[in-house]
Amino acid sequence: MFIIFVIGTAGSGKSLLTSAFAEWLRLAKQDVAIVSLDPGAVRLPYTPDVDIRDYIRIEDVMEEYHLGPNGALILAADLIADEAGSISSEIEDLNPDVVLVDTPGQMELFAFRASGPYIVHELAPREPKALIYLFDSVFCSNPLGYVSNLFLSAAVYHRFFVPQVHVLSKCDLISPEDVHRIVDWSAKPKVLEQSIEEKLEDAKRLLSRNMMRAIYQLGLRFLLIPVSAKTNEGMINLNTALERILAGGDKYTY
Ligand SMILES: Nc1nc2c(ncn2[C@@H]2O[C@H](COP(=O)(O)OP(=O)(O)O)[C@@H](O)[C@H]2O)c(=O)[nH]1
Ligand SMILES: [Mg+2]
Repeated sequence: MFIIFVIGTAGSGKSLLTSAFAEWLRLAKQDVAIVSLDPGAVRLPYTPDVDIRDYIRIEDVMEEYHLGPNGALILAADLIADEAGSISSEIEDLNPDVVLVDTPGQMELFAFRASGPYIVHELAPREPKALIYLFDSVFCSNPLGYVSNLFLSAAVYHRFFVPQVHVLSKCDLISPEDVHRIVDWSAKPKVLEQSIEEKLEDAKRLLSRNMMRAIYQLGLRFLLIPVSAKTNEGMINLNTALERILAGGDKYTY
């Protein structure tokens, strides 16, 4: 069994990618289970096999702890940790080839509180794991947005220390030229530096350049795979990257 967590900023396309990639894997005859860890989800584009909302309901948290919706979401993110055992046994009972885990809408509630890394390590603790980090296309079209996302993805890696695959999500929403340019930035630091020089000025230029250099000096690489959950573009490449990490390049099942 392989466990894949989908993570990214609010609205970056985690839930829709979870849904589309699960469908894609099912067509490729893989047995997939979807776990939703978003207690605040009102509507999901898939039917979860395991749903945190069966354990934690935002309305109940608001009432029990006298909290508004934001406070309840933060507390709910912490309460998820208590359910790691129950969710693990639900997953074990299903015993799929691949588990796709859709994480809470607001990334910081998962990545930057104690419960997220705890959950990632405690869910099916002996199974190989990977994380898909989404770079939202719409926010990466200029070097400033791209570099800040680069930093966020490094911060996520720093929190989880789980092999990470990087996706340029919703790539159908920007032009093929823009997709190509952003992928080029991710593959060639020199090209990114050049765009920073051309497009940014003053403090923004200086800070962006030093931030990206710091990342590359650390040896972190964030090669982006353009993917659309609407058109399924890039699913093959995403799957290949995950198979390489999780199964040494083999299929998930034999
Ligand atoms: N065009 C397009 N829209 C997308 C794609 N993925 C997500 N969306 C839309 O972006 C919005 C946020 O997506 P969602 O999956 O809920 O993001 P999440 O908050 O990260 O789970 C929704 O309106 C989706 O329909 C995509 O690949 N292409
Ligand atoms: Mg979502």
